Amino acid sequence: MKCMIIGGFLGSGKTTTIRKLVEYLGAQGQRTAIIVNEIGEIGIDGDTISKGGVETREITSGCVCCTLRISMEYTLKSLITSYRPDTIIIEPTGIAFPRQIKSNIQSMHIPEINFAPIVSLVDPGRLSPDAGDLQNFVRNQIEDAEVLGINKVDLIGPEKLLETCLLLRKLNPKARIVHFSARQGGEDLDKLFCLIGRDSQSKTIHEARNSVEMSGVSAYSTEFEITSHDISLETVVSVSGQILDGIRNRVTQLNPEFIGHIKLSFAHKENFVKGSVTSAHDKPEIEILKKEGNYRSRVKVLSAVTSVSREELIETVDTTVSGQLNDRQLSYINVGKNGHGYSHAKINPFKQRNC
Ligand SMILES: Nc1nc2c(ncn2[C@@H]2O[C@H](COP(=O)(O)OP(=O)(O)O)[C@@H](O)[C@H]2O)c(=O)[nH]1
Ligand SMILES: [Mg+2]
Repeated sequence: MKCMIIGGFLGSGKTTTIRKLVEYLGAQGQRTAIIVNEIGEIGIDGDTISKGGVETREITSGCVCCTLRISMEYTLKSLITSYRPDTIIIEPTGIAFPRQIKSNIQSMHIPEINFAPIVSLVDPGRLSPDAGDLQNFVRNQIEDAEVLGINKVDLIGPEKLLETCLLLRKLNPKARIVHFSARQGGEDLDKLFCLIGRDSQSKTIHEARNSVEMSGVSAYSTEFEITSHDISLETVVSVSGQILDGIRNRVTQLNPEFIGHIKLSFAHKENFVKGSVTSAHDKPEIEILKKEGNYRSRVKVLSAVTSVSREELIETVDTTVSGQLNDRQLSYINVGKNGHGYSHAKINPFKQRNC
């Protein structure tokens, strides 16, 4: 059984790439399972990453490379026993060290597993051209990789691509470097899939770095159940865009240079409206995914950003979501992590966490 670790900074395109990879493996008749790790308390990508025939598990509230090793071991072993996949794809949090995840899994002594080369994705538009400016953990993610994937090339010109290649080569002289647009797919992305079909050649070093402490990223996620009936899909799409816009604007006031990932998933009847913002300059990207079933209306928001305190982030997310829902006269319950209701626009009572 092959284990693929697809790492990379918050918002670099891991989920988008994995969605395409799952289709690619499915076309080859492979049984695929995915483990998605989110640093917030509520997972978002697990809802939308899987299509029929793929088993997805979410691990939340921390990072599997350091604080949640035991959850990872349990999830991996139960997935192997219950589903017997040919391939397990791991999407770590955007602050994780992929090599540390590999080393943790190796120490679990699961005989069936062999590893694909470790992948780290990079979003060139948000990577400083000066190696000295890179945060330690971004540099570590680049150094950890056996394959470096420069994603979102549809957004950059040839000069920026060259500059990014040179920077990556300087930081990691050995890795294979490929470039593609995960969104557009095509031959360039297939090259990545071809490379990760091979076996990993790297030796792992056993070390204990704490990604949560090193990243300086604050994270918060929350969930609201919408109790109003008869909401149109149009309203869901527009309120989703406004929530993301509102959070981005307020986070930008707190830290104009923030990078990170603010994500939203709005389940509504048979649709999942999914939205995402990765920097102060980004416009919210909204897509509508159809899923089988008839879902109760729920909106989940996950935010993970640099250099903003967690208290400020909680306040920002909770008041923006409730403010937008109030403006639309939609009634709701803030159900938070465990599905326990508490009254509108209160600060989430969960304990402060590091990440
Ligand atoms: N233009 C463009 N946007 C992309 C591409 N890949 C991902 N994105 C967008 O970047 C944002 C973050 O992507 P996602 O896959 O959720 O990142 P993750 O946090 O690494 O899992 C989303 O809005 C995606 O639609 C790409 O190749 N081109
Ligand atoms: Mg993701």
